[in-house]
Amino acid sequence: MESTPQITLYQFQLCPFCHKVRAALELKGLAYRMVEVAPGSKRELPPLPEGAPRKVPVIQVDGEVIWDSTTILMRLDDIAPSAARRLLPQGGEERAAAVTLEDWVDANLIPSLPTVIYDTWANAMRAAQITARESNFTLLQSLKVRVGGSLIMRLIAKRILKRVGRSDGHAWVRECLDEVEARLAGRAFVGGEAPSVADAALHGALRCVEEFPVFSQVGERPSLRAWYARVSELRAAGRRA
Ligand SMILES: N[C@@H](CCC(=O)N[C@@H](CS)C(=O)NCC(=O)O)C(=O)O
Repeated sequence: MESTPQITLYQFQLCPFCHKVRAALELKGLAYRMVEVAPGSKRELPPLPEGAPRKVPVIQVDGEVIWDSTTILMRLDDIAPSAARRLLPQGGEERAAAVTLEDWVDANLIPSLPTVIYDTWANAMRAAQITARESNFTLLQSLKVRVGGSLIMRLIAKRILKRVGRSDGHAWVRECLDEVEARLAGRAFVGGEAPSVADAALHGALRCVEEFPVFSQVGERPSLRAWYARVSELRAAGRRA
């Protein structure tokens, strides 16, 4: 019998790429331990091979270290072949569509998110509080995240908007969600008739902003709202498994 893999996820609480991995693990019903990484030193990360970026998410599966959210999502079916469900569709066309959409989330939706998480001081402080709440940081680390993190992320958010020639992050997210709704097109899941890597990526990215005002955009769209609730329910069942 296949043994249950021991999985540790090294993450930042407000990293959408990390949320993608959490969504995928839960959809597969795989238990995992989470380690919150300090954004400055990143000293909690396990030893990484030369050339691997010192970025999160990183997972450790029975001692093997894997990094990059897309690589992790694509590997999970092999890591746990008899888990609750497969996330890579077997059919060629469905598989290609799910992989393309997973990429689209990274290239389009995720870059827009810092611009709505750190758009105002109130949101930046909310972000710092969420990070501090989920971590075991020392008082000094927490202070650094709250003050330094808010300042730096506000600057990064402004820089992203400038780079893409936009001034309104909320409008950017709205355009992304228009596209998601069009792709959903009345189906139960964005990746097809069953949840796939595309649903994991999209749900994870949106889960990351669930506590921010921008999330109301999901609630305003009935088909998207229903899809979000459907995937949330499957994830909750996966956590109970
Ligand atoms: N392509 C990578 C991107 C990961 C990434 O950019 N992670 C950010 C957090 S959201 C990070 O670790 N940044 C820290 C740094 O660049 O020093 C993935 O999909 O995992």
